Amino acid sequence: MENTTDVFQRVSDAASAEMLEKAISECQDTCFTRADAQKNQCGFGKAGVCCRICHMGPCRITPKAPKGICGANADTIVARNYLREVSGGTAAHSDHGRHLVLLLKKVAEGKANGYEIKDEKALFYNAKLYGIETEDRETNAIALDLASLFMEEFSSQENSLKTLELAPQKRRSLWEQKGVLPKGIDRMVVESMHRTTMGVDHDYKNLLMHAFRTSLADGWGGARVASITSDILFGTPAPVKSTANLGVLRADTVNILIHGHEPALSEILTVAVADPEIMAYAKDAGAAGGITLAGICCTANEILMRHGVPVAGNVLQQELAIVTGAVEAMIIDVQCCMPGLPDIAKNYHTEIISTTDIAKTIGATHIEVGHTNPMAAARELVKRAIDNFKRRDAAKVQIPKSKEPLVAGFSVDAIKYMLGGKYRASFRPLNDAIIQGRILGVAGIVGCNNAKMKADDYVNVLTEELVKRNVLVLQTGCAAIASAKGGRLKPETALELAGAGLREVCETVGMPPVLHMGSCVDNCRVLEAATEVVAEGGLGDDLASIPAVGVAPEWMSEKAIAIGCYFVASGIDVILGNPFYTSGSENVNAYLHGGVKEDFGACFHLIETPMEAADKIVELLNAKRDKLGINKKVERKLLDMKDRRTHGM
Ligand code: NFS
Ligand code: SF4
Repeated sequence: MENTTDVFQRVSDAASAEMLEKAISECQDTCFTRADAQKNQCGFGKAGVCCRICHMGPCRITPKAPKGICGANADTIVARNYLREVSGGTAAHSDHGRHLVLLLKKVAEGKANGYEIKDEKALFYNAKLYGIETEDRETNAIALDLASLFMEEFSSQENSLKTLELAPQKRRSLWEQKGVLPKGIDRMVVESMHRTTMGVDHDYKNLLMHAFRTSLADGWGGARVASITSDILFGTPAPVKSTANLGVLRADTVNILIHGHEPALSEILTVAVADPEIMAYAKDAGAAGGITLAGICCTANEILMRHGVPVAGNVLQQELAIVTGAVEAMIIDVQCCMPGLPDIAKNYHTEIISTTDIAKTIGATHIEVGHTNPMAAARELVKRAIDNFKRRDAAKVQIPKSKEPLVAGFSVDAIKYMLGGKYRASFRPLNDAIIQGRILGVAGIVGCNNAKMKADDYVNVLTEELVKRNVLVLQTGCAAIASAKGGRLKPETALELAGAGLREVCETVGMPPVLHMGSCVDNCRVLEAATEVVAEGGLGDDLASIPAVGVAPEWMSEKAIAIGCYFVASGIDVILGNPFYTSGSENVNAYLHGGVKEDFGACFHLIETPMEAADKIVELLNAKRDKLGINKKVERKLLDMKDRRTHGM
């Protein structure tokens, strides 16, 4: 990539394009130039047929050498590699969940300096959900019981996860019948490593079943526990306005970016930057506007959902943010923080600060936050960034203008409230709209960006097309940020794009047609919403019966594979915008993209262009509608007051 005409083949938004051009002109390496350098990627890796599980290998399967030295064939090798990916993703989400549970325990014991239970209602609600006594009990005692129960979800050796009980009865029975009810999360991940070590599990189907079992320990285990615990500690999200893209950075403020996933640190930073004393310190340092705190990746989503903190960008913008020359500190925790960050940062004045001992990066300053007094540590971090402001080189500063307004914060609670109103919070109006055909169905568009694809493009084209075709879109992760930057999380814009039926429903209940539901662990909120729809009635008795699909258009992370698997195991079809590394085994590939439907009622579909994906999604939704017998054409009619009452709107 040498010239500016190329940048719009790599990114979609003007801010990213401008910064990529700047990076090129300043000879800075980014993931985009490195993707070019990695262009001819290994065919064995892509087909999933490279095995380096033991040191007789690495073995790779070719027509001339159809078996590894131990005799493992392509099916075994591909399935083992796949299971390891699912386990990596599950481990990431779940360890994030574990850290929050340990924090909840500390809070309940009165030992967590600076943290508290922000949402007692969420605590009581969830405690009841898990059968914990709440009557006449101290908040902390209830919190401690819930934290202990959650810790059991990780360590349970013999009992299956309690969180699975939050799924519809029919689905749970199916999981039981198929033998995929996961035991403790940690046990599932350890077992994956055991099964895939040399000479253990060689039956591809058995390996894949454990991949689904492990993924359930993510979506109906670790990730769900993470979201619930975050809501209790930091508040359940409700609709909130904010802005997104690199234009949220300001020339007259100290700019601090928080990047990663676990919300514990970012929450406390939002408090630290608002402190008048710290504000004054920033102004004294010459930053007339004070401090701008903004987020990258899922940390961005967490603090956006709860505080309206602006979003600087999604995963492929992390380096581009530094290229603005206007970032004093990028504070990172875990996951999706590129190891290349310090390399690019050293050419500007940005300090990369890692904050947890499980995630260190060469070239970053390491300041451990968890063990000490977190509020004191957060203040130290902010002050450090302020001190760095004087090193900003005006000649290198170029902040793109573009930023888009957005509304986010759609937890299941918030959606219920929007649909039914304060006194009758309910999913009924959504079910009715689906039954009447005003809304064709629901699509969850989730996941990452991938430097091998034009960033945000698939997500944005697909979102627009689906909304046009009356599909309600739920989003999380970097896909939600893509929509935000594209202006599609601005309710007015989204409404203008929406088809007549969807628009009518959204206008009636005052809800946008594209709903930002949070970070990637919050994909469990999508399942929670789907479960509410099932419970509300009229659309079948299982997650597989409702007209809903999941889409991971530009995914790249192992976490996305785990998410895809628990959606499929939950009975929800998943469209992938780019392929798994499974093509080297016909059996594995055929099972994941077809055969698994017989087991769970859903499968993966590889569709590499957004318009074809839109067609496929409509086809899948219509198939579900046909099965439910609700696919009659309805006259479009505006609802009058009487109708609204009958529909409970
Ligand atoms: Ni999800 Fe969030 Fe983004 Fe992908 Fe990474 S930030 S956990 S993995 S890249 S969506
Ligand atoms: Fe080769 Fe088998 Fe060892 Fe894998 S486990 S590296 S296929 S010998």
